[in-house]
Amino acid sequence: MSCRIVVLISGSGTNLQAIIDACKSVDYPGDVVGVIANKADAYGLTRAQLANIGNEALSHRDFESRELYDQALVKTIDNYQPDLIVLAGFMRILTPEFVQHYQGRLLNIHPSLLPKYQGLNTHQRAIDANDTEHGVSVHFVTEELDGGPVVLQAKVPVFDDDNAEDLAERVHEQEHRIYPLVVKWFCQKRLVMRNQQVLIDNAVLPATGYASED
Ligand code: NHR
Ligand code: GAR
Repeated sequence: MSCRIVVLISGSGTNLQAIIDACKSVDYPGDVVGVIANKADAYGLTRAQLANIGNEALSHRDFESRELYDQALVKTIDNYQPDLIVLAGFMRILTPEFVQHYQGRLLNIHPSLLPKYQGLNTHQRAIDANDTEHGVSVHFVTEELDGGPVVLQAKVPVFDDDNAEDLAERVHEQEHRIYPLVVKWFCQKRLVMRNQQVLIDNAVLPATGYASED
């Protein structure tokens, strides 16, 4: 049985596209069955339409509170009977109730080498700090914002004349490599979150994820 994946987005959806493309390969163990955006004009919804994937916009602006929005989001997502929920550039903080409902089945890609630069504007913050390396992390989502256990990271160099857009572009290339890979591991049931740790093939990963140097 193929793993049913629902992807949440807010914008252009290039990571969504990378996962859709990976799913096209015959031996990939998952299928994107639904795409939900919190913004009606998110280009990722068009990507879903072009791939014949169910999609809908659910705007947080139509709800009086985060709790009510997340309750509606859970209902919308659960219509697709997903095995895995993937945040791919989804820009709304999720309530503890939402996170608990999908505990262990919720992944995010965050554009920094966590635990560095949790939150927003990560590329500019890496430049401002004169970092020589930067990168991206895929992690399980827990109630702690950008604090869930890391599965996999990829590093990129920061060059002296980089602006935030240059750096974002370099990071994006790595995002499109590692997110489909982690989703594949999850679908193969090789990846499990237990007691705030990640296990792959029953072995506990270090805090910075698979194949880290330290
Ligand atoms: N929710 C929980 N509970 N835990 C996490 O780890 C989450 C999460 C929701 C989203 C993605 C995250 C990122 O990768 C993510 C991880 C949005 C914000 C934010 O401040 C912060 C982190 C992330 C996503 N959002 C503002 C808000 O008020 C809105 C900003 C906007 O609309 O532009 O929700 O970085
Ligand atoms: C990605 O770079 C992702 O890491 C980042 O948003 C971009 C979405 O791009 N996520 C966050 O900043 C979460 N707060 P995409 O829509 O082209 O996949």
